[in-house]
Amino acid sequence: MEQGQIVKILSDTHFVNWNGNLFECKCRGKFRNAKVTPLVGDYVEFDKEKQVIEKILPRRNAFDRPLVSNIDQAFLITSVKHPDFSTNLLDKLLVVMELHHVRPIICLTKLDLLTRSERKEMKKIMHYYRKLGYRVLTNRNLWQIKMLFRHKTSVFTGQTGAGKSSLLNRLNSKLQLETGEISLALGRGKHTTRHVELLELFGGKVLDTPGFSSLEFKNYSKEQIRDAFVEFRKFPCDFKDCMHLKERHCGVKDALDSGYILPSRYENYVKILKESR
Ligand SMILES: Nc1nc2c(ncn2[C@@H]2O[C@H](COP(=O)(O)OP(=O)(O)O)[C@@H](O)[C@H]2O)c(=O)[nH]1
Ligand SMILES: [Mg+2]
Ligand SMILES: [Zn+2]
Repeated sequence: MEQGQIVKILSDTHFVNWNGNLFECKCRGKFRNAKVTPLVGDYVEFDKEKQVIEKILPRRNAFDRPLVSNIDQAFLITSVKHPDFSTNLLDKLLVVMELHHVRPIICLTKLDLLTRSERKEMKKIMHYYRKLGYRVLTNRNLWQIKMLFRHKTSVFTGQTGAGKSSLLNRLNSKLQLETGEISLALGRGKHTTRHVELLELFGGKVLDTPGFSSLEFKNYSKEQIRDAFVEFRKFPCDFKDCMHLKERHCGVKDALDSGYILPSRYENYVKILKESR
């Protein structure tokens, strides 16, 4: 038995990468009965000769849109203008990644479109996210981005027009992905189904589709949302299970009032709570 990773699924054919070689495998019936659906990204035990997947190894995480698993890190491609910077979108993406144990890497684009004072403001905001422990880069940091790919399974995510394809093209000119808002908007509707594929890039793997844009929180509890705001843990509250809303002697609210918590973070927390279970 060998261990490999599923990099593509076309109907019932699973392409398993094993030491750089692809094996077209079927699944054993017992999977279908157990209602376990193999996903792109799954590490599996498979029989090289029979080309049959025998077992799906435990997952680090799994997503349903797109259907993928075992994502290590996500590059949150964040445009600061056209489309305009949104703390709400950024915080939602960070929450989704925290909930799935995916390491987020904030990557700013279009900084060249900001005025000097706007850039200063952006710097301040990003200083806050850095202090939380998040890596913050720009789409000029090609070398750092390449190094981060190594030995990891990554995904690029962010709004249409944020500059995902442009950045991937600059990282690797062989990719030649289509760029520009107009062609994308016309070419690929929201409901067009495409297969998902894990591609090798800079000693790691990257998903060829922008994912995690459907940001729904209704399957998560209020406590899970609260705990995904990593800075809240630092401030002790009187009430053990404090949700930091109307409770008395709340360390988080105090920290907010004293300027230790970015007001937009707290506002987005309250908004996301309302969308949770
Ligand atoms: N000014 C500026 N434009 C950019 C930058 N990055 C991407 N663009 C432009 O933004 C548009 C959308 O980029 P694209 O890569 O297609 O975005 P995607 O939808 O996220 O894949 C294109 O016209 C790019 O040329 C940047 O850093 N600065
Ligand atoms: Mg694109
Ligand atoms: Zn509290």
